[in-house]
Amino acid sequence: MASNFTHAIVRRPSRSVIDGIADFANEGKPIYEKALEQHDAYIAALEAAGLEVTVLPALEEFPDSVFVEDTCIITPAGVVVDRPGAPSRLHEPDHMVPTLRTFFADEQIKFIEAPGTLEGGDVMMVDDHYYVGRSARTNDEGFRQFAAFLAAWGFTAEQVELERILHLKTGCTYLEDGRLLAAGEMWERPLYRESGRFSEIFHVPDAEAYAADAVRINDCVIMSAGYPSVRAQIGAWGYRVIELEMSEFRKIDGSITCLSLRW
Ligand code: CIR
Repeated sequence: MASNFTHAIVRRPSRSVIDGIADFANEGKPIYEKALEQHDAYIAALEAAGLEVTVLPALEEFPDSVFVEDTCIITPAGVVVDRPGAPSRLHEPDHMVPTLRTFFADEQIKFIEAPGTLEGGDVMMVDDHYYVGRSARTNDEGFRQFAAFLAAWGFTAEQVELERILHLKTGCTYLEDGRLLAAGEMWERPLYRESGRFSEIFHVPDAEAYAADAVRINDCVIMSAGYPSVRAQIGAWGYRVIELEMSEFRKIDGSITCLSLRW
């Protein structure tokens, strides 16, 4: 099952995190020291969920490099290295590849090539099927290349049109066991209901939309603190809930899944 993870990779926030892209949030700039504290707590949460965490050093030249999820997609069969659609993030994956090579064989590592773009925040794995946001960051060619790698590994993929959100997982995340959190446009679309893949789809209310991005790791769900109805639902599903203060990452449109790679 995809939630049975053993490893994670994170990257420390850079001082330049204060200049991270904020196309959606309107909450001011992050405070670096506070971002570091929140990142410490994030690492502790991954460890509490049972993961061995590789902590990479900050990259000052990349303000958004703390959001390692956008650098590659790790599947059970191999890794696809992204080509981010945000120009300032284009070369972040170059700095992830050496670490990936310590965990995965060369033939297991594939690369998205120009003119394709793909960011990991747009990819949601549901068992053997991958939903991929068609966003300002992930284009049709990126999807085509990604889907071809997946097909060779025996997985399927489909595109999901995004209208009002940054990444697919900004609006929905899969918690395994047939359970999906979905907010806003991801709730409104019939696609998930009609797919037959989900036994329970929780409608995350607009006021708590930020909490639609949560991550299941082993018996835990790590989520943002301060979203009572999402918290209550995850608790009712029986998971061990770890809540984290995410204010500084939220200011630059980042949420829970964005801060790690997990496998
Ligand atoms: C960006 O706009 O690229 C960053 N400020 C936020 C990236 C969030 N990443 C994610 O959802 N996977």
